[in-house]
Amino acid sequence: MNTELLQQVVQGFGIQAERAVFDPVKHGYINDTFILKLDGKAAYVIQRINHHVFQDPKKLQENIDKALKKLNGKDYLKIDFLKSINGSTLFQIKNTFWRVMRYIPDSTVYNNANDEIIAFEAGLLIGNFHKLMAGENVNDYHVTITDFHSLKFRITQFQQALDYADHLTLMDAQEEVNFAFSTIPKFKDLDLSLLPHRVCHNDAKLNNMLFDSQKKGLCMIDLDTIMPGYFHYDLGDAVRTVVNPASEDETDLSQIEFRMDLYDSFMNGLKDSGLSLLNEEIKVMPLGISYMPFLHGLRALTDFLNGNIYYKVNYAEHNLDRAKNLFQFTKLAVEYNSILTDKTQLFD
Ligand code: GN1
Ligand code: MG
Repeated sequence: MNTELLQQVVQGFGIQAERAVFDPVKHGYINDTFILKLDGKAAYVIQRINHHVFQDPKKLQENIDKALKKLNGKDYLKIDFLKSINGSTLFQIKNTFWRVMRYIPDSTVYNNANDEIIAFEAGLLIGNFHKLMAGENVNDYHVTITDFHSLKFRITQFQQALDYADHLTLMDAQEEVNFAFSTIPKFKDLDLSLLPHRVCHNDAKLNNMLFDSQKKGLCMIDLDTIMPGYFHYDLGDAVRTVVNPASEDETDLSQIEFRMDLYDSFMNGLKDSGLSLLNEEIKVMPLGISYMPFLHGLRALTDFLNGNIYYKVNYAEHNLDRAKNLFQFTKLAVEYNSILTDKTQLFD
């Protein structure tokens, strides 16, 4: 990324650019993120919004601004976005879209929990987030990516990608393609018709949660996909990342685990938040926990078949490796389905 552009952006937010040093943040498959340091100290987080993925950055930022009015409380830290010189939290320059968040000192993100305290706090954070959003009217929020977590839509994209892919690519992905076809029917009973829409985070994985240096959960970050959804979307993303000690990029599949101790801690945190869920939402929890990793695996596989046009990749088979990884976790979650079902009684 060219520094001159970054400097113009920060000036657009009224920050003196001469002293600024920009550190790219490497994780994230969509946007470009930088920590802006002043005198060696992290001061702001700057993000360029990928407007190929988020086609209407203005609506996205409107959702965030609206949600942030609610997302603060005793147990939930408020995030602060700067207003640009144009008075909006979104700043456009040469068809690029930017926003700047104040850096929260002594805060940290974890890529893997591996720790019961973090797992508990993650559950608490998801619960607190949803408690704070519970009074919101979902119709006041824009749908910024249509059908984002719709399996039906993701299957259609997958089938189109299969038609498009060449023979060699298909051979490479044969096992994962077969897994996808054999697993899709498992979700036919996921009945959405009785579930309430909630304003969801929609990317509620562990590394989108901020913690303080004492491992206390502070708030959710990366709010781009805040929009209507179902509770199990956020639950599924949180669980797949909290209970698994391996990252989504891990290629050694033997490292992938579904740790029940971490799951229990997470669920205890969720319960302690006092979030009230409908019986129907509780009922779909176990299936939701395999649904999300499957959906993400299918998306990664689709992108591999398409020649890596959506996610950022570090090497040609990166998306395929991510699909293998996410499908491996899906297998474990499916295997544990009945155990998880027994455990949902905790919520009754
Ligand atoms: C993308 O870039 P990041 O990590 O915030 C994706 C999520 C996936 C995630 C990893 C808009 O998010 O749905 O969970 O990669 N976001 C979008 O699989 O597609
Ligand atoms: Mg995201």
